[in-house]
Amino acid sequence: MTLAYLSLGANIGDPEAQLVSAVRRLASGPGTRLVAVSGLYRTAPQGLTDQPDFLNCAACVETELDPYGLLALTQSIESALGRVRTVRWGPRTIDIDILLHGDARLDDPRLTLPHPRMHERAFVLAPLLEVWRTEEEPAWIGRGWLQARLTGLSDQPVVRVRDSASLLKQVQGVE
Ligand code: A4P
Ligand code: MG
Repeated sequence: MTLAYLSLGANIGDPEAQLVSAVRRLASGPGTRLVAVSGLYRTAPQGLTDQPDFLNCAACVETELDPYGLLALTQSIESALGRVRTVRWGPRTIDIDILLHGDARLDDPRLTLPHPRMHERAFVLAPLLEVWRTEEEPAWIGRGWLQARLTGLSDQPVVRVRDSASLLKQVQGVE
């Protein structure tokens, strides 16, 4: 079993419902179990700035899938939720990026690990820090480093609009 961290974002349709649905599907696998989900963050668009604000969150999963197996699962969830790939960095109903898969390092355009832009983005780091498992962190990346990077990105507005406990309840269908 391996711990993997995922970043999820949406900014068209019903972003909150799409994120909940995506996390619910991640939680039910096959081959994955949800360890933690962050709160929901409203974030200003990065890259292509002329588009609606995003809602972002992060999830930590325990998985028996290898990195490409997890990518197949996340891409099937994106398709099931109606994601059509159009403009790079453009608006989307759902985007699921794999940030880390255990200690895996991959330099492949199909799957680059760790995610090459994760440390430049407050919309990734703020939710990631909420689900980060310090006791099992990879040897070469730690909470302190992630926190220092986030502190340096104070020009990227991120606002937590919902806490993780209430999001988890909704994912589990309790609410
Ligand atoms: N790919 C390579 N590595 C990975 C990985 N670690 N995880 C490949 C997931 N996919 C990976 O992705 C393009 C290709 O990347 C895939 O074919 C996959 O095999 P995509 O999801 O089709 O396209 P994309 O999302 O437009 O590109 P990309 O590079 O993933 O964009 P980003 O970096 O995710 O940026 N602003 C805010 N506030 N919030 C956001 O969520 N998102 C983006 C998208 C831009 N600005 C944003 C947000
Ligand atoms: Mg993506």
